[in-house]
Amino acid sequence: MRKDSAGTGSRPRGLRAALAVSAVGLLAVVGAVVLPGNASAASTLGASAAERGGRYFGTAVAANKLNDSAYATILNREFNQVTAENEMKIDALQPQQGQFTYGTADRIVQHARSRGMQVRGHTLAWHSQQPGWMQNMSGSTLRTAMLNHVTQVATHFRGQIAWWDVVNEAFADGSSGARRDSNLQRTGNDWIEAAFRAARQADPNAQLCYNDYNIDNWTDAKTQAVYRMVQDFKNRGVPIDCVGLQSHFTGGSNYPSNYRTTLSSFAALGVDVHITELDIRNAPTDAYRNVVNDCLAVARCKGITVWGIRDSDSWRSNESPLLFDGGGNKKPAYDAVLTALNNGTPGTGNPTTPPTTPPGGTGCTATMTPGQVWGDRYNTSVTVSGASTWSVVVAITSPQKISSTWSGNPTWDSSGNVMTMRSNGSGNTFGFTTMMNGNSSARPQIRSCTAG
Ligand code: 9MR
Repeated sequence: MRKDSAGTGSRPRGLRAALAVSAVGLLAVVGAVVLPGNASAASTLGASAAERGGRYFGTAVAANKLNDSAYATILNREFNQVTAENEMKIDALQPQQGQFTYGTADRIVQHARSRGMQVRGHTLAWHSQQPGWMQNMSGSTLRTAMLNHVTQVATHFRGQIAWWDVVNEAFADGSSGARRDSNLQRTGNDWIEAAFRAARQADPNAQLCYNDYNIDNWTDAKTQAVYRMVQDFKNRGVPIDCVGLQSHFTGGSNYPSNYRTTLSSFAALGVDVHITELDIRNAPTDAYRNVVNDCLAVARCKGITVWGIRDSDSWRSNESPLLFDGGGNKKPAYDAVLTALNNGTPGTGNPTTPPTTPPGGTGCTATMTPGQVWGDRYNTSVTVSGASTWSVVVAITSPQKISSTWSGNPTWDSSGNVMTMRSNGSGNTFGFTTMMNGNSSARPQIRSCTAG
């Protein structure tokens, strides 16, 4: 592996050394030198979230609105993650048994991925929105059909979905802490883990989530019950990577003051947490700000998805719970969210822990290895497996800046904090030096690895 001179020696590097590195790396260094304070304050939700440790800010999307130019303009400008609001549900993808209709879902996935947005798959197994033929099934016939659906759908989208909601809403409301009664539950208590195992087998690189609503308040019986299930799955090696908190603070359910405890408690089990369907009645600025700050405070909180773009797009439009009004104008809640993101200090977790499987991309896996650390900077190397030509997206936490790279061709987004490194024929390991610029704890995050 060849390294260029910058960043590999033991004495601190100055601007002079930076001149030896790529022009883009130079720009990054100069930017860090001449622009004081919060120089990189992002102007969109997705860009700002990406700067906070490679997080995402996403939205639910309805395919039939993609041709609405006002809608698509906001979507494409603000968000770097999407969830299909209805198009990847069971009734949409398998309306007749054995007949799969992927066209509309594919359109959403294509729209997102062609613009660099990550996709959440929602949802493989659920008691609701089952097609008629499935609603009428029970027992082993239903179990087999459910697992076949999981396998077929996860296989169809393999490599394109960053996170699957493998199972949605399987716990009962109220104080029982019990599973929700449903035709799926009546096939046996192990239906959830069976679905996770099938999903892992079909799409091994996707992150697999359990997703539910009313699991936001740490002391609620439902929250505790889901927590115990995830703990049990981790103890027994059932493949689960993440928990999605829908966080519909609509319809009478409020933001709880112990929300951050809930996020960090799930995270402490060794799973990522995602806020998957956020909307808040009347869009109060303080509650939206609190949700953002709580997510930023928990290193394993990977991002926030709002359940629609404009109030008029919301499933509860009468509550005006979203960040844009019906005319597509930014509401005060939008400003509160963007400011909280821009001001946020992301939780960093343990910086020496090598990052995990990248959540996005397809056809390869990138593994990050921490390198030498100096007082003002540190090195990182990334090894790609599964492909000989590839591109790997790496996100840096501002004010840190990558100052030099080796063994790859880097390009950068407008913030300078997201680098796409393409193979340049010099092998499957590339590296880079990151200037800490006052933040010594944050470490890079791999966002995706894409073959070809
Ligand atoms: O927003 C969705 C709405 O358009 C559908 O009619 C409804 C049908 O079940 O599902 C809504 O989305 C739900 C999501 O899939 C799961 N969590 C609750 C969401 C709001 O009901």
